Amino acid sequence: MQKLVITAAVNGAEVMREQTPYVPITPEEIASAAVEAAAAGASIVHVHARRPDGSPTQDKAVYREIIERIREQSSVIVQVSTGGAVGMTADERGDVISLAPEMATLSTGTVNFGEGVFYNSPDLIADFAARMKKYGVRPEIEVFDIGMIANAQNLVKKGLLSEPLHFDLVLGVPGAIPGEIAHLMHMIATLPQGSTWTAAGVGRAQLPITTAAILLGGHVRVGLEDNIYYTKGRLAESSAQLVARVVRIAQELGRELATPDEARQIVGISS
Ligand code: KMH
Ligand code: ZN
Repeated sequence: MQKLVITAAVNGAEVMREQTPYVPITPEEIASAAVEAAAAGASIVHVHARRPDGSPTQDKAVYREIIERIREQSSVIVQVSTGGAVGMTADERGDVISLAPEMATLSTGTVNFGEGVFYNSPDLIADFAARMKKYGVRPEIEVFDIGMIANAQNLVKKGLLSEPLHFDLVLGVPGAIPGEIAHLMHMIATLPQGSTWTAAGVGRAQLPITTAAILLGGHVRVGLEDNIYYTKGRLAESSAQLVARVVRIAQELGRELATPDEARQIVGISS
């Protein structure tokens, strides 16, 4: 089995201070959360930019500051979001790709997302994939429902993505595929041969989905973007705390952890 790549999704676009005081907002806070998660065992950090008032933004300057602050302190892989927040335009969301980060998310389909719609038209997806190719950014294919796997394969046929693909299977978003292990198994069974995959469970699905992923030979994503609780009714105090739990589980299950450089090899980031 490959060494375990842990991604820490430290803030997301939707988690607000009213829900948890622990969500990082400023570039300094986001970078500290990322560095702390890396010290706990994460080899990738997934970050979203925020304005000082906490609202989501895809402002390139904010992403640049977040990346630079993390780079000064850690060799962790920085993965930026092109998903942004529900309701953002494609132009807003995709601008960050031109910063040429090591890695960026690429959602390959439209899906209901809570009370909103996370809109990813065929044109938007093809455009983001082409830009990632142009700037040498490794895409992580974000799959919120099963059809998005086939959509990614179509992009390979069109020459917009190159195999092997790297997927993040996200289960448990309200409106998308539910956070059940049976659904995870079905998703894994439909992945193109040779793909690598990470699994993320939203809310209470985080612990069972990530534990199953460790056992099944996949990689895992945890963090406050996906789940703000450590246990029922008790807030997690940081993404690092959630990473530390995964590390303990992995150790008990005999899965070694990947360093950031080992993670680069595993997920296909060329140096
Ligand atoms: N905020 C969600 C609507 C990504 O980062 O690429 C989309 C999202 C996925 O978080
Ligand atoms: Zn995200």
